[in-house]
Amino acid sequence: MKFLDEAKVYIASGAGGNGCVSFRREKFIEFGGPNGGDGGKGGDVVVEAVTGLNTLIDYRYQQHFKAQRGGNGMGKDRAGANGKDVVLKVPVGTQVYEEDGETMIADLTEVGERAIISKGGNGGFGNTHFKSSTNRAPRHANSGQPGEERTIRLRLKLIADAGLIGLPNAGKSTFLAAVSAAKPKIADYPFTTLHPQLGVVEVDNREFVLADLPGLIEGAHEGTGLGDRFLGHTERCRVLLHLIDITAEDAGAAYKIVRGELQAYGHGLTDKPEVVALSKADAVTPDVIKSQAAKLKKACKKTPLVLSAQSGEGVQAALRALLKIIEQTREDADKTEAKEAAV
Ligand SMILES: Nc1nc2c(ncn2[C@@H]2O[C@H](COP(=O)(O)OP(=O)(O)OP(=O)(O)O)[C@@H](O)[C@H]2O)c(=O)[nH]1
Ligand SMILES: [Mg+2]
Repeated sequence: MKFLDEAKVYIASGAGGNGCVSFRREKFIEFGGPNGGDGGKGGDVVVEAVTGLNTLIDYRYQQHFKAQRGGNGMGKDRAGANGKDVVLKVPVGTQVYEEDGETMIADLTEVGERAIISKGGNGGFGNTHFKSSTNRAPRHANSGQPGEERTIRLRLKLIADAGLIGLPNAGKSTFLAAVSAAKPKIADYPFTTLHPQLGVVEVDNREFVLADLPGLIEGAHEGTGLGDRFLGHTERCRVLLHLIDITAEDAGAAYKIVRGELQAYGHGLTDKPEVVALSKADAVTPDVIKSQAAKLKKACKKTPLVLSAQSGEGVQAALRALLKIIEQTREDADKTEAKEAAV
């Protein structure tokens, strides 16, 4: 399935149906009185998060969504039918923005969550409604309110607990493949991964979701390589796993390039907890491991983990380090939620 994480969509809610002007006419009944029914309500435009979707690709093929208009009211006090809603099914993690792309209207983070993006117009009142003691035969009815037409933007920000970042070829996809059932493409050239991919990781009988991302290079924030737009998918991560290729010339320098790009991207990514690890430990001698670890420690100011996704060495330790942070931040989030609820 193709991956698409941004889409522009044109929506229109349904207009309300018109109210009806009608009078009761029956043989031998004089002055039967008004009996025009109300118009039906126009359909809403609704966005709903569903399971089994992980891309917005459908919205490349269909961009116009129109809800049904309400039926007109009719004589004999018959109300018009309400128009059908139109429901845009989107993957969990989709945010809905106004056309400007900055004003967020909805953020759907759970399966089944729905948001009405555009309300249908109300139906107009039929003339029955306007009957009063002074006006027994009103000859007017309201027309239905118009629907609303506008453009919205959908933006998918995947929901993962941990995100894999690093330079191209750092071994990110190999790591994901080693720890989950995901089957990302792996190759010894840069930019093998073009789109984020999720995998479910099991460690110590606990589970978390890990996202593999494309590689970052110097200047990504100016569009070099694949750019840095995909970093949006790490915005919701609780922790980042930063992999640095141990066969690189200088692990410390490699680390700094990626951190510089995270900084330039903004959105608080550099404030996120980070687990730093040297990858491909199987490919070098213990001496090299030592010297690279020392260089990296100087750059990131903590002792990096050392692992090899190929041999499995150090992988469990890395997963445990991630899990610990994920559970800690989950607890903290629960506490703040409880606090907020108590206020
Ligand atoms: N020896 C060794 N090679 C590894 C290890 N992990 C990855 N590699 C190799 O490094 C190369 C790049 O691996 P990928 O997993 O595709 O790297 P990536 O970080 O996902 O790269 P991009 O998607 O291009 O950003 C491949 O040839 C892998 O076989 C490891 O633990 N040991
Ligand atoms: Mg990759």
